[in-house]
Amino acid sequence: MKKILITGCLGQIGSELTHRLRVMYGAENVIATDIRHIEGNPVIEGGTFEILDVMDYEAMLGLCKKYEVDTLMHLAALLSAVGEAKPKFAWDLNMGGLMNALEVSRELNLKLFIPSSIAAFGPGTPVDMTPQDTVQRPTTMYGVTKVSGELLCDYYFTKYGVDVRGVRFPGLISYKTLPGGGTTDYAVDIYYEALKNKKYTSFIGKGTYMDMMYMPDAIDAIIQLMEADPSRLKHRNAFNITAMSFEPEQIAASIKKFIPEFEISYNVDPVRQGIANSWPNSIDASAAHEEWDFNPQYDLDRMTKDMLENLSEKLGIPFRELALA
Ligand code: AKB
Repeated sequence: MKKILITGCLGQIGSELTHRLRVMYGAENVIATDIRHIEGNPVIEGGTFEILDVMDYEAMLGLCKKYEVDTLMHLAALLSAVGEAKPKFAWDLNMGGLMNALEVSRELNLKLFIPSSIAAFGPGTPVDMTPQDTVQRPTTMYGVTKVSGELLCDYYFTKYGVDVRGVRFPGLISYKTLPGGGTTDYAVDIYYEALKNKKYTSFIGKGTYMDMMYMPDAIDAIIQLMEADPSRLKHRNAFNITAMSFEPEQIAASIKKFIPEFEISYNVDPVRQGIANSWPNSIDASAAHEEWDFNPQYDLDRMTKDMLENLSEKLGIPFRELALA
């Protein structure tokens, strides 16, 4: 990777990936794009930024040519809960954007990164230590777009030789940018509420396990996979990756280690609970370990400490004093 264009750079992954890539590859070699402009946003201020609607093929092609990029990272997409509220739009955006990214990459011979998700699995999938290659019959529109996307990526590699790579992300937890409309978002919201109110009402029910990962590990994984020796890659696309699997009581217990008076309660959202119930409890990431040395660094307590420290600074709420109170 020498010159990289990112779509959806103002999203949860994009904002941190853009920053990391600029540090690693030089700000002049990372072109950040998004459909919206946010005045004063550090991603926009920190280097080249262009407005891009990923549904506009000519615009995507034009920008990749203009900046002579060799790598495209296509992050713009709708997440699971929003996808259920707007299924037709989720299909149009997720599949339309992906097709454009694949076609642009084929035409310009670009390396391409495409995120999939644990949402690519469904109720018929083995729920514990879900294998890399297994039944995939998701029941959400987001999941349908993710499985279709995985197949399309494999097709473009086999048919046209497009160097497209990707992972199945679990829920991603970060303090810089909020996720937008996912099922795993409770595991981000809980940290904000722990600092602000010392309590949290979870929309995901007690005992619901889902895979999760802290954002620095997710960013490392993207870069590691894109830089991996292609001769080692047996899968290329849709690698299972995960750093931990927990249910709401366990993240609450981790927060209590730092904020002892923290309390969790429940007001389950049937839509998001239904989505969570259709996803695995835990997935097996051994293919990613074997083929490109995937090795996440953060477990639940280490992530909790880092989240609370950084959010406490961001929100101006000291948590150490709370912990000692
Ligand atoms: C969501 O909850 O929709 C996402 C995902 C697991 O893909 N975080």
